[in-house]
Amino acid sequence: MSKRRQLYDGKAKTIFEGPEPGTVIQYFKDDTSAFDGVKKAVISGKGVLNNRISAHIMTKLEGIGIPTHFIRSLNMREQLVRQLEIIPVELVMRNIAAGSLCKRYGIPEGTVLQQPLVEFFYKSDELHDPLVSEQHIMNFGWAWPDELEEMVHMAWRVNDYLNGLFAGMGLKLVDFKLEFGRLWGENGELYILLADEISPDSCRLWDAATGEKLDKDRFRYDLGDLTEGYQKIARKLGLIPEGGLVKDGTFDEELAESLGDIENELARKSHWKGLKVVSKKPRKV
Ligand code: AIR
Ligand code: ASP
Repeated sequence: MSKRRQLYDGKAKTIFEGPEPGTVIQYFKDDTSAFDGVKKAVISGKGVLNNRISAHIMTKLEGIGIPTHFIRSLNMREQLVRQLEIIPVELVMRNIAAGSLCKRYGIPEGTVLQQPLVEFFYKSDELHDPLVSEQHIMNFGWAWPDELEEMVHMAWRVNDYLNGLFAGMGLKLVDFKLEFGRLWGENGELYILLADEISPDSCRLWDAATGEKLDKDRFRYDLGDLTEGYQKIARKLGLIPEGGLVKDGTFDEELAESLGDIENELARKSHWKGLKVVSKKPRKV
């Protein structure tokens, strides 16, 4: 393999320079972390599962006109994505109370929220991703009001779509985290695209019938084998064979490699459908 320039090494993904300007390669690692990197492990096959799940979901979202950074999957661990200027804020959308919401406000886990709740967190491990308001985000120059408005609008559409998708598979979408980035047009037009990944690392998904947690909480709270949960989701999405890619902790690399990149055709067809200029004024945050 030719030597590629590494642009960024994150906790669960590495970003390499892409083959063309304006593109980067997102490599999904098996590294798993929780509590801002305090708890760590390498879980064989996790990166492959997240790569497939995220490619599939991003493609579906493109299909309904939500612009994402995803271009196409390259191999079992890598995808080609657009290089964006990442907005340093995580948007969390919640349907059911879990995780930090319960801890912060004493709401019992499992409480169905009166309406989906949007929260923002500042991306900083050192500061433990603090909860921030839209006022903080604008005041500190992390995002402009029209960008925030677009992010929230996109998040509601993602929530509507994913709720339906997962409900149809017998899963409850408890909450999820989104990241966004800016793309600048030739004449200074600004576009906001969905970035990062959408996977069981970034969503909470519970089995609707049994309540079993299938997402990263398995790792965070030692609830059971992580890949078992992720594979249940991938299987329901039709992304892996019934037998799975990981059996008793052993990852079948050959089988994973033999799976085609089923998403690419759709990704090519629908790309750019949803792009919408958020601002025409050239500016820099
Ligand atoms: N999340 C937040 N930061 C990183 C991630 N992955 C996701 C969690 C959960 C949701 O955002 O995986 O799905 C809310 O997390 P929390 O910890 O605020 O309850
Ligand atoms: N913030 C992520 C999580 O807990 C990963 C990490 O903190 O290391 O899901």
